[in-house]
Amino acid sequence: MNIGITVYPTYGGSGIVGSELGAELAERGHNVHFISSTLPTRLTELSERIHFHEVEMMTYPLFEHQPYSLALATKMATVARAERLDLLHVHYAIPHSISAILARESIKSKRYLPVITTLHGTDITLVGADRSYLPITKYGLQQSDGVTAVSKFLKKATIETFDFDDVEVIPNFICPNHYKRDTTSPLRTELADEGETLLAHVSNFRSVKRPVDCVEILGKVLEKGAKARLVMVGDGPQRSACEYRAEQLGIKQYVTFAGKKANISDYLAVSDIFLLPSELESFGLAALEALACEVPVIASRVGGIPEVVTDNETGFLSNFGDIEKMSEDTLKLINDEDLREAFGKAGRESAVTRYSASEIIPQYINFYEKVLGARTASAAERS
Ligand code: GMT
Repeated sequence: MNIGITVYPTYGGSGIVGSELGAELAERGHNVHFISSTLPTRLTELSERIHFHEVEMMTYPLFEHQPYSLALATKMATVARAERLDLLHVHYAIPHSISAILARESIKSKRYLPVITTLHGTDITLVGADRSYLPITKYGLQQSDGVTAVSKFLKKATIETFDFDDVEVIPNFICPNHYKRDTTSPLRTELADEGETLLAHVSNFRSVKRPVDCVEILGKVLEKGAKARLVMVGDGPQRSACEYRAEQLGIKQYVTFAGKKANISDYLAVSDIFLLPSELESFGLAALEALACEVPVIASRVGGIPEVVTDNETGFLSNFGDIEKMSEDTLKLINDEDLREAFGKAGRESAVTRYSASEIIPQYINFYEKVLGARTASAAERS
């Protein structure tokens, strides 16, 4: 198949999933055309089967804001015709599904371009549910030829908010070879001393991730005498609040702010406990990546997280904001190496058996075939 993929290319789970999906599809012999404003972060290699088409945006003094959605629609239509795309798969509904529908409309006299939308989270739960975007998001769902969501939770939220239920759940995935525990890496000695437990957090530091809670948790376990450090990977609006809180608590020297990193798996491979105290998380891709590296997860019991992390088996779940319980659970894992190891092994097992690329990519391919088959059948009926 010739598949067009659009993602937000910046730091974020939906961009990672879309980019890695493209790479996996190319490995299985499909031609993948990424259409986005810059090269997606995790797309490290272009090849004979992986192409990149940059959305160019003209600036003009009249435009207070550049009309990205229109430039994207134009590029999608051009690429669809030039590369004879079989379908366009967009990640994150706003505005990608609307741009794709516009592209489909603009070339429909020449060829029909099926549009598949994958919902990732705040495109439904926050941004999409806001009155200013709700009607257009609903239209995008109704007009897509196929819609997938990354968790059962997100499908339920889509039904509740948009009264739209034609959604296939296809969870996020990992490549088991890429995520592996490796405490012998020199990065481990850079981040923690011998005998210290290394806590890790990875996010885009938006307030929904509650990254400051990670600093609070570290503060509490240090107060109880634990030997621990925290590495915070990523960047975003809450980073300075985290730095400030670490300074206020007098624990700045125990926290490493690594900034944005392409090699997230290297950091997870050397960590002992992963912290994800988010207020909302439709899936929690970073938690899955941690589990795949045998790292137990301390997380909030919100959204799709309980589908990924099993309480008391691969990690511990708490109500969001319950820093006391999260700190106690972290301490339990710090003080009991056997428990940590058992949770780690169970986490890897669960990640590999339920979420390997080899399990999930065929689900996407089957879905593409189903959508294309339905389209061919309805065209035959009309003729
Ligand atoms: O919805 C977002 O906040 C953005 C999106 C992203 O691009 O990072 O994150 C969502 O998609 C990820 C990949 O499917 C999920 O792992 C995250 O849980 C989800 N974020 C939220 O629901 C807050």
